[in-house]
Amino acid sequence: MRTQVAIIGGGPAGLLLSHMLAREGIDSIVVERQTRAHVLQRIRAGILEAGTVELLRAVGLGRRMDREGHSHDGTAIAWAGRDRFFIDTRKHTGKAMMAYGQTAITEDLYAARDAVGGAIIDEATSVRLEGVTSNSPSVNFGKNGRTERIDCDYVAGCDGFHGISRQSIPATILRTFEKTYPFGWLGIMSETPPFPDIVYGHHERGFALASMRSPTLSRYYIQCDLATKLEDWPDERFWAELKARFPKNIADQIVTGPSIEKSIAPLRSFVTEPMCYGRLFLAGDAAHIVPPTGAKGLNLAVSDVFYLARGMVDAIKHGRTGYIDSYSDMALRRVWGAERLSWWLTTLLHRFPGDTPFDERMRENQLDYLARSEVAQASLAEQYVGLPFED
Ligand code: RFL
Ligand code: PHB
Repeated sequence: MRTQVAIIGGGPAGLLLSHMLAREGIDSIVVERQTRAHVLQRIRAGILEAGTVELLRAVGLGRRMDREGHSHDGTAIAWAGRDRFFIDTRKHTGKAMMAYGQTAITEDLYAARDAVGGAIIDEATSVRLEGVTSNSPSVNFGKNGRTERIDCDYVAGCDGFHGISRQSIPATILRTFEKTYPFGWLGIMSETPPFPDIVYGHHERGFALASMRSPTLSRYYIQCDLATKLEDWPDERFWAELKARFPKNIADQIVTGPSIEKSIAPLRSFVTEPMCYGRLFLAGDAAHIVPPTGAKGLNLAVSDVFYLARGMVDAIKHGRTGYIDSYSDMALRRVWGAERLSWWLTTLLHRFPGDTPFDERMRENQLDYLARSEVAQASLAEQYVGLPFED
């Protein structure tokens, strides 16, 4: 097979890139390890930055999002015994956020690719890259017991944190920066009306988050130990713990019901530099991971793809390589900003094992400052709603 851009990974980053390239007349093939059903049933992100929303609209993916997504003006923060305060992104930045699930975005992307006959190969095994430092790289993989090969001009590594693309960059070139946290998030989805605001909660029992997918679908998370087992958390225990971590006026308004999904995600900060090697370009979770506090992961995947699509279009159609040559530097500036915000919010809102009373006082003082200071709120609002893409 031959294509202009071989894309490894059919998650949001890979699918969006193939969609944006196709709109510019550039041909790509997406190679995905899992079945489509598996990709579509993963429940992950839910909150979109203003720039992500604008970009999805600009590339023709806004219709269902605008119909079914929940536009909101910011997010609330609550902590033990105090009333919640609101980080008003609309007031401070003029921009709104959108609650619209990654699962729905992925469905929309598959529908858009199918509508124009986009090539997506699923259940590909043993995916391997060759010749990425030459002008004619190739992607090799197994499919239905046969070995297949795609020759291409560029390879996009959009295969998530556990993918092979990043591992194809020699250790002598790749630098990685990592921080792990001694806890995870236990999350549930329930067919119950959500709490009206997205609320991040800090409590001595640990972090809690109330979020939403639609007027009838709620998403909640609580901080948990890394050793936590799902079977130890029947719904009743989850609801009791969630409510115990929010102030009473919020807890009393949370509508409980049976969960339809329950999962645990460990928290990690991780960055790869550079985000390219020869004609291989990494985008999304393949290059970086943020802890979910701050909701930046999917948004970073989208901004990477914005920069990468622009660079590839300019190089392939017009022979101009300025943007593709600066892809890694430009993308990394935004990545590090989101890394810092996610790390800071994680540190501010969670309890760490071994925290001293001094640590807790520092946290309370920061929350107190944030609750009182318009300037501090404006700074958080600017980052939460998403910094602009660079020209
Ligand atoms: P994905 O979604 O992991 O997709 C990568 C795809 O590559 C495939 N793959 C391979 N394909 C071929 N060959 C191989 N060797 C392969 N290895 C892997 C995989 O099967 C998969 O289909 O990465 P992508 O596209 O970069 O998208 C990133 C986002 O998924 C991720 O950043 C977000 O989900 C993070 N995240 C959130 N981000 C937000 O912006 N807002 C949020 O509210 C938010 N909440 C979250 C989150 C992530 C969470 N978890 C479970 C990690 C909440 C949670 C709980
Ligand atoms: C979600 O709705 O899944 C969500 C919301 C906010 C976050 C992370 C996840 O910070």
